[in-house]
Amino acid sequence: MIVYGTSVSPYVRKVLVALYEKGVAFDHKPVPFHADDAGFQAASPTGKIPALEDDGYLLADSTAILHYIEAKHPETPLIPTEAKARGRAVWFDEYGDAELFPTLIIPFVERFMKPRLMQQEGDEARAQKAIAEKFPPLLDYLESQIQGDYLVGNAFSIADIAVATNFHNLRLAKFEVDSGRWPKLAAWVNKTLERPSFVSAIAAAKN
Ligand SMILES: N[C@@H](CCC(=O)N[C@@H](CS)C(=O)NCC(=O)O)C(=O)O
Repeated sequence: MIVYGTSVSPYVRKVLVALYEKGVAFDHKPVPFHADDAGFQAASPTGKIPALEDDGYLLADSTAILHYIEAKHPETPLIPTEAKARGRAVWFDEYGDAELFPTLIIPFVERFMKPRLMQQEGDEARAQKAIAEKFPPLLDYLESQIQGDYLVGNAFSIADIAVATNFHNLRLAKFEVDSGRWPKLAAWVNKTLERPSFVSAIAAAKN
């Protein structure tokens, strides 16, 4: 199994975390998006990362890949089967991808991606405006949803993966959740990003 995409991407990190959680061996080709790599281009029709090749089977999109991995390697389940838990886990996967990512990525783009990866000046005012105006409702919602160690029931799941992955990019952007204002979220982020699977996926970006 080959996973394409640098794990600086929160979406690629989702896939690596799932594979590490399940103990599934894989090769990693940490290409950037739209990479000039024939294998990657075949696996990713949009040029976005991540993409996967598994014994000739090609698949793009982190959510599609997570569902594939879950079906192929059901041990150490990451997608609950009970109806309400399943619905809630899929909701948080979608929320992480479609609601959190477009906003939480702004400081990362301006403070890390542009200056460090693209040799461009970042727009600090844009980062600060997003943090001040767009972050609070998202973080308030997450704070309201955290009751224990996990977002869904009593087990780590795709919900935790898809939400927490965005917070590592925020750390790269030197943003930490204020534990005075959002205590449950701050504790959950720290605990989740300390899991060995996240630590390994984050370390993969440094290779
Ligand atoms: N829905 C996709 C989104 C993937 C995505 O947008 N990846 C970004 C990197 S974080 C990308 O490749 N962007 C390039 C582009 O939008 O053209 C998934 O879950 O994998």
